[in-house]
Amino acid sequence: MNKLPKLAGKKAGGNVGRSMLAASMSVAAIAASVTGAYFTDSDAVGSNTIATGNVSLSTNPATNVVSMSNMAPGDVQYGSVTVTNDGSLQLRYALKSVTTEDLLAAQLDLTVWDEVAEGADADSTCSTTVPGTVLYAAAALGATTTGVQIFGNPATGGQSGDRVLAANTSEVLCLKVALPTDTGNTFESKTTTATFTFDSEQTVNNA
Ligand SMILES: [Ca+2]
Ligand SMILES: [Ca+2]
Repeated sequence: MNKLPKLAGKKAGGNVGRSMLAASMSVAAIAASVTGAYFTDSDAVGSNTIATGNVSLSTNPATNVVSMSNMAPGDVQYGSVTVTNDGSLQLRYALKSVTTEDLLAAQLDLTVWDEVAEGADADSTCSTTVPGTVLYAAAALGATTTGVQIFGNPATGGQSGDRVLAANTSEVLCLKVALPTDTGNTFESKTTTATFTFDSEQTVNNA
């Protein structure tokens, strides 16, 4: 900017025109740079955090829900298991039973029900009286290899029998295992061990 007075004071002659032209160009450049200096502002909007949820199911007890030794025809054993959604997302789950052998497993009668189905006796403790509505009605304890689907379907999406549990909630399942009175000698001294598998999945965006 302080070049302007020097340009105006140049000697007369051919340089004057160039000087005047240069001076006017400088003024024009200054004018351009001044008009380009608009007031501006920039604002940062932070804290745009995306966090994923999780699917997590646990059972209590985590093992040995129901067992009996030296069982005889007519004997009945009861068990209960609390199923908890430990995750942050609602889930649905299915239950499968795989046994170590097929003969006794098929002869035994397993019944599974939701403790809440006990109605007036819904107190989180399993009754020895099977309610009218059950999840699995007096059938095989399980089977080897692919097992027996006790209820629900582990395939993606909601299927008949899948049980829905909201985050941080739990439910009590009741089990009854009976050896029918018509069980013959073929089944003496047999042992079968069942593994119950709870398959769970998110329900959101997964109809
Ligand atoms: Ca009860
Ligand atoms: Ca499913």
